[in-house]
Amino acid sequence: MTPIQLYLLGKNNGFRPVWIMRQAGRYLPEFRKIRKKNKNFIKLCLNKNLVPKITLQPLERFKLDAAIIFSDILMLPYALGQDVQFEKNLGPILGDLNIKEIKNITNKDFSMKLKPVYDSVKIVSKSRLLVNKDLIGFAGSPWTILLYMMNKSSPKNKLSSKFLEDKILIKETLDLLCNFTKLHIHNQIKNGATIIQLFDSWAGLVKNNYLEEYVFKQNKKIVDFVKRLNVPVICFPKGIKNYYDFVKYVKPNVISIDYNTNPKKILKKINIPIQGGINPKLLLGSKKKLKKEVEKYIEIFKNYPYIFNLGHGILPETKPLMVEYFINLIKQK
Ligand code: 1CP
Repeated sequence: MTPIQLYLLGKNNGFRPVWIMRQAGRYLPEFRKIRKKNKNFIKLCLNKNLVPKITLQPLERFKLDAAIIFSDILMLPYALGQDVQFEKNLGPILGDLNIKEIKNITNKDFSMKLKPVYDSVKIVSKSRLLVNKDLIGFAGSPWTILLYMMNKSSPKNKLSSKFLEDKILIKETLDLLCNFTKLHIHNQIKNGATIIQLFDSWAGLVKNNYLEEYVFKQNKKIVDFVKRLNVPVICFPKGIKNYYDFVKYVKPNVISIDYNTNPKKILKKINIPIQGGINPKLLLGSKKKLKKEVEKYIEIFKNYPYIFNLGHGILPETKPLMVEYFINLIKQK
């Protein structure tokens, strides 16, 4: 077992695990260099030479306890035949969606299309940099993936609410996506992923009366599936108001909180390990402020299983030296 897995079982007291959401990416000059030469993002995610290299770049620099495979939650719509392009400043732009065609896609077709991703997972899992460390596999939760597939663009840019009216179509598509998500996760585990994180980045957009159906139920089905494979699963239902209800219903091994969540308050209500919460903007400001915040988290969670991480992805303008400072604050005793 890895130190994080032991820690989650309550056996590695005093250990302060840390990894960073989006740790492999645009704030690293060595990533930008590769990205500049590889304009097609999906193709880059399917490149078995470059993906392991990019995944391990942050581990070459920092004392992180886990790597997260360099990929994207939108590899799922890509594997289901929807066109996915990443435009500068706009984010992802998706093509037309044909649900009928998706219904004809077999598990074998799906797995073949993403085989390079799974090959990369295998290569990374054997790296010397990951000895006694975790490799985090991940997927988007069905609701978040459905939103991108039907909205065809980030909800940040525009949100067309028309598709939200067809409740039967939504339910049917969520179930379809849930099955492919399980397959995608299973393939990553079979190839060496030792922890799974589920990103429900747009859970916060779901109205209360649909939360159970669109968010809780779908996350639970996947969590149950991953638990049966004996792999810890972290849920990140970003933006939901009530983490307590989510945890009670879904029962993940770890709950990742966003930067609008008060860590002290959540601790009083929740009885499973917690991850994240620290505002990514703090890594853009002064060292003094960052130090104060890290010390606050150390104090709050001194007797509680907690994985240091941010409350959302690291910002592209973050200086690698601040990341090093952040990790050293956590690791020094
Ligand atoms: O260079 C570039 O322009 C590409 C930027 C980029 C990167 C580095 C995208 C496009 N995706 C990724 C990698 C990625 N995405 C990883 C692996 C790297 C790591 O974490 O170290 C992971 C885990 C993701 C997950 C992801 N992709 C999420 C969930 C987390 C979150 O931020 O909420 C989401 C919503 C996406 C969609 C996506 N992919 C890329 C962008 C810019 C976006 C966000 C679009 C939006 O704002 O709606």
